[in-house]
Amino acid sequence: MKQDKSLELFNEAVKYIPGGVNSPVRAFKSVNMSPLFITKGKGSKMWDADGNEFIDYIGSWGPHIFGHNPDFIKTALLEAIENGTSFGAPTEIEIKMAKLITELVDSVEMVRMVNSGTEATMSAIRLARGFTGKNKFIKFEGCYHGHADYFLIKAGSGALTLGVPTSPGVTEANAKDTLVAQYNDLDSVVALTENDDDIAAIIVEPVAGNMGVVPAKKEFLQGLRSLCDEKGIVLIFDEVMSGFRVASGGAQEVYGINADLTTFGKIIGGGLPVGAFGGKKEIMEHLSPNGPVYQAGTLSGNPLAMSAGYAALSYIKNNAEIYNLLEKKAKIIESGFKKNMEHFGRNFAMNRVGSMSALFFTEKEVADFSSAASSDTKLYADYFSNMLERGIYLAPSQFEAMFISTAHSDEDLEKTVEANFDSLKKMLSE
Ligand code: KE4
Repeated sequence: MKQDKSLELFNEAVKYIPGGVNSPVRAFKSVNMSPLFITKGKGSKMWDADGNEFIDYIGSWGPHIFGHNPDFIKTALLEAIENGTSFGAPTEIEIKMAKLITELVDSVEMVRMVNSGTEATMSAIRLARGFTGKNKFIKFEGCYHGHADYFLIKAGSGALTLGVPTSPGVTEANAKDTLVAQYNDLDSVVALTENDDDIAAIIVEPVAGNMGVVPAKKEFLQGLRSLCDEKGIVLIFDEVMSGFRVASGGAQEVYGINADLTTFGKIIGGGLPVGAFGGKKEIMEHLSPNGPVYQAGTLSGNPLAMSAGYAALSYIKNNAEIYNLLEKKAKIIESGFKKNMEHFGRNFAMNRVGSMSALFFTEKEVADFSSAASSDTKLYADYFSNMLERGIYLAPSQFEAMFISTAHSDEDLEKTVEANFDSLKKMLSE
């Protein structure tokens, strides 16, 4: 595959940008390649600087549930930009956006817009601490909630991929209030709470997407819900990835379990930088300017990003059948991949919730961090480059998700299943 132009651009990029990228996972480090520089995306496709065409299963790490640059979002943006980009003042579209999110997600009564998932999760933790007057919070090994200091404690996603489970620069003072439990292991949470009444929150990805895809077991989430009710702990569902991805009401709708606070990102921006956090009015009212918990943002709720996000969520509200469509498409990939593995006598683990899935190069059931981490990451790197050679653009890390969009045609899916067969054939015969 021709990569000259991408290589030339990467050599230039590393001179001015640390690692040549503005987010570590894009550097292709864990798949031992230099990254492709993308020039265009439309529908299910992306094109790189050397003119290579790919069927894209990253979708900008989740936002592009309708594929790249759908016309209805582009139209909304072009209309919005006629009036300017940002005023630093309240606008009507922010009310419409907040109202729409409260309509779509049952547990959310009020919402604050921010500019990234990290801002959403760090603000939710601060709000939970301010609301309860307590200091500590529990997260789960293998879950990733963005790069705020107190989350980078055995984080998943980039930090896990880069093999740096606890990031330098996180002070002891910061880390001491972060307690780490094991995903899908309620006992590990009970053990942390039974002699500690200084716990403000439990934050969890109800469908983990940053150690590969690992769905929470229903009884695990139910257990967290009861524990939080019993102990006055704020239950935060980090739905930055699963929100509007697995259902219009997010994972909360799939599991039928309501969080106290929920964080959002990705899809709610329609491809532009947007995050949000929301939940019970009695908690959200503690936020400034009403309440004492400070939180702010120059471009939070800016009309340009809101127009894209509102177009995306309105489409979801008016076309709920997209989730059945995504389920059908995802099933084609899942059954095709499983049939291919059977042909080669292998039983690699494949987890899926709706249109987010992960193929793990381990034959163990993957239900938590340690089983995910038992995957053969070298074999994944081999798989990644084989699929890339065949025009299939997957996450350059075992510990990420594969996203299918409404724009992925049956032809795209068939081509992907074929590429999976040919890649496995080449890898397993070596
Ligand atoms: P951002 O700050 O990257 O917008 O969101 C942080 C975040 C929070 N919570 C969850 C569940 C997330 O998945 C993320 C970000 N996801 C990664 C992909 N695994 C972003 C990709 C990247 O870091 O470049």
